[in-house]
Amino acid sequence: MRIDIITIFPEVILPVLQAGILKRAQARDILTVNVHNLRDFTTDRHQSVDDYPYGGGAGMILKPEPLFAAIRALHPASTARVVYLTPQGTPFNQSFAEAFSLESHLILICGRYKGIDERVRTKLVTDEISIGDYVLSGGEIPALVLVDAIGRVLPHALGNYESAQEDSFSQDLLDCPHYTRPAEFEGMKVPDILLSGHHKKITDWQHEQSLRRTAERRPDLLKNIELSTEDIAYLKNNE
Ligand code: JDQ
Repeated sequence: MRIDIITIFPEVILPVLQAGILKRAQARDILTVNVHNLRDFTTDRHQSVDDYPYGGGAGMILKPEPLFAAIRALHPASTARVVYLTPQGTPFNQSFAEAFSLESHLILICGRYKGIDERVRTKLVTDEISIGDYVLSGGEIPALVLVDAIGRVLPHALGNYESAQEDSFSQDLLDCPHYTRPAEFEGMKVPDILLSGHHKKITDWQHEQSLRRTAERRPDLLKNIELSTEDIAYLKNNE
């Protein structure tokens, strides 16, 4: 998969790509991420990327010419998904990450200031995505959120096929509590069941913990899944 990122702050993006799963996915050629400086697509003497808004008001707007030049240079045949990160976009979630991971080419546009000229959006942008209901200072952090979430679901990117599978099964429930050694720390004991070696009892306990946490913290998520008779009985007992 190829991801091109267009930004006026490449230095914000680059270090995040050089660690962990994203570094490994690139080393294995599962993922190629190219970061492009929007200023390299300007043609004027001052390399201007922004200008004042028509109609007035505070804040600058990213000019259309460099964005059109960059996007057209990166996919002459117009075959890529062109994603603009914006608070006005569709809320990003795990299903989006999985759907985007099936694409062969994404172009991510990072805005700054008050955003981009509307003509870029209407003519070239194919998808508008928000990473949440808060206002950031630009699209770089949202772009990195997408690259990270997409990168880790690419086949063989984790190096551990099982853990990707496990994550995808538990997608609609919150995770259960986890413990590692020591079995007792400052008087706090790991639940006996996890030390029992009884695999079926352990997975049942983990599932119940996930159900309980989801019911307590994110009851909205329970509407998306089919609960078994056992699940319903467990939740009733915990009310
Ligand atoms: C840009 C801004 C005031 C935009 C400029 C470009 N989920 C999410 N939160 N924030 C963004 C995305 C985001 C993305 C791109 C951006 C914010 N800004 C700042 C400030 C009005 C509009």
